Amino acid sequence: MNKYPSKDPVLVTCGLPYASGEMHIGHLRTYVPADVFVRLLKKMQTEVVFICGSDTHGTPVVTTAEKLGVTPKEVYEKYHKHYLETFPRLGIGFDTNSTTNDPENRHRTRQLVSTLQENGHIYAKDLESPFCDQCGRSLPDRFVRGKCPHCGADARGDECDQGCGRYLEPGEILNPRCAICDSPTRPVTREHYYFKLSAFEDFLKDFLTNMDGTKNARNYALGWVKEGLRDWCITRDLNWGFKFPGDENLTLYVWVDAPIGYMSGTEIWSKKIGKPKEWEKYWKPGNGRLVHYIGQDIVYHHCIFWPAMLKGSGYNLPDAVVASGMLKIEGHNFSRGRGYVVWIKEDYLDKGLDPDYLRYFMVSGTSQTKDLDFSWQSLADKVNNELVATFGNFIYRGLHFTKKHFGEVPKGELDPNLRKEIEKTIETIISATNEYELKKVSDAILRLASVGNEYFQANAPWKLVKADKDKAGVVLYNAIALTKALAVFIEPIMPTVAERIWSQLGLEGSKVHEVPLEEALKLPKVGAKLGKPIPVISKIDDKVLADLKESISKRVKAAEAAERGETEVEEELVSFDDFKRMDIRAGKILEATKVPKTKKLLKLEVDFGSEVRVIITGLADQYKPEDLKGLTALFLTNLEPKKIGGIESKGMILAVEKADEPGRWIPVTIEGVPPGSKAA
Ligand code: B3M
Ligand code: ZN
Repeated sequence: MNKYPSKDPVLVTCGLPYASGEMHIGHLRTYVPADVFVRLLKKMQTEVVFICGSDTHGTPVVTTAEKLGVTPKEVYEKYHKHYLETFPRLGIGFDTNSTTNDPENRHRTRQLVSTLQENGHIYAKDLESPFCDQCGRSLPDRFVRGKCPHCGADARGDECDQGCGRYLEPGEILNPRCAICDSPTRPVTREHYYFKLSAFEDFLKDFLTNMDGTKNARNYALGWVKEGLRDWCITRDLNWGFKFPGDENLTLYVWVDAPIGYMSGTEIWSKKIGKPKEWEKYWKPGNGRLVHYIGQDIVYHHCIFWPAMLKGSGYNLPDAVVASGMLKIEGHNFSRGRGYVVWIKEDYLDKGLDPDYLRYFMVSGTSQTKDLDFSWQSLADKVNNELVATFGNFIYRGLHFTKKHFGEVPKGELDPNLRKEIEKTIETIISATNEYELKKVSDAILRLASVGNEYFQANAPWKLVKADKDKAGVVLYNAIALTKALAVFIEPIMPTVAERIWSQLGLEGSKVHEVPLEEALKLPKVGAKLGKPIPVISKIDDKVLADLKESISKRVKAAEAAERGETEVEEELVSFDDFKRMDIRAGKILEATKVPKTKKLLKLEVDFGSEVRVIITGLADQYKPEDLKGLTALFLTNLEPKKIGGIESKGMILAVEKADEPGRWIPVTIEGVPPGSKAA
């Protein structure tokens, strides 16, 4: 039986992106289908709220902050702003987009955790976990790497990210080493707090068996429960995040307060619309339905931790978890380090590419649960061979021809076969939505456009218009009726394309975003004036495509070169004038020390005669501080100051690669020259 359209209100959430980096194409594998799903529910006149926010805590944000030499707050504010600006540019319209550091989330997290404590679900126990003497701190989650105890792959502390993908408990990783400075670690013991997850096994088996959503989420999670669950350590020895109520020296694990962000985000939305109790409709047990859209890599957190937390604190349970397969780039796993990444702002939106193309690609590429391989070529193929050739072509031909010969919607009647086709498409859209398989929606729409093309071709209105103009009018009336239906159907996937069609149909009085699916069967008004016909979709041309392809291959080559220790030879030439602006001077290294908590950085105190400056270099993997102390070397002194490893660096040591030892860089040194001497 179909669940949607639903009389009960539905709350849809998207996994909250860590606010520690920019949006990349992998994110869209979840956010686009979720947005399309929400728009489909609206088309079915189901009451729906759409919630997202930024995940601001945990080691991803802290490690980024340390790398940039800024505070975690500065990091999350910067990237949260980026997300706030970027989602709307993709037509992704959340009802609210808050952060997990907001006061509402602090309050709700405290309330929920305290309730779990009162209900006896939390206890204290000693935990042995790794400590790095070199960095002088304990190493939670992503601060530690080692061997996965399940599959033996190299893994990070909280997840076997390169192997079996399992969630790892603190202290579980084998042969731990510090992820920052690579030193071996030493175990230290202190008391932590645990959530009695093992007590929820029976509940979870039952809950998961009945949980709606995609099979991958349900089956993975059931498999883990059947293997047996261990209690979950919910505190960390980390200085960033919410304090654990009861022991202020400990911080709550990010995966406690992150999903609570869905709830506090709903509270924020409730306040915003002036109905402060509205959130309870979804989160207090009752009829509200919770649907979580997530990536397949966080099924454990959403299907095991989260329902157990909700159950233990008396809140509503998820109705469905929809887990998307991962996004690959030219067959490779997403990897910033290896250059397999496509940034949404820089590589797509800022180049003026149409966001609707990417939306269509994400939905139509493959089943929700399979991995989707992105390449610029496959995007161009989709746009040029499906959207332009079938969909856009039908719409343009009909509108153009009608405008030219009639200027308005001609008299006609809807062909019963075409009516059936439209009805069938509506049914498919509804059943596909119920299966969370949106590719079936885009396939059905493309199929309907093909039916339209065949109808147009078979009835040849360009011939009829000469022989029998009224008959030609009837054919065109049907083309317009189909076009209108196509606009209604495509709106959830390609909202701006739908708007373009709508305005050409002369329907500005209504909004394609607001009309229900049934509007597709409402007949066009005879005599309605048509807008100026322009193609609603245009091809990605070969030149643009070649540039786009180049952007990935350049990045990959640069990453490979960097891996080999080479730096890329920039083709762009530096003008002589620019060169002359560089101030290169001799400087004597008075002091050299390692920058704590980093692998490669050395702090130099350099005498330039008139002043002593601090300059940071990345040579620590090659030189001991004492090797450099006392050397006189060449420095670029008028480089703009930059914070590296948290310290402001005012200049750069000039170094050259040794001919007989590739990968080894030596500072350009000079003897007998007084500090401050100008070299260039
Ligand atoms: N911030 C992102 C991830 O692991 C993580 C999701 C939180 S959802 C509550 O993909
Ligand atoms: Zn593993």
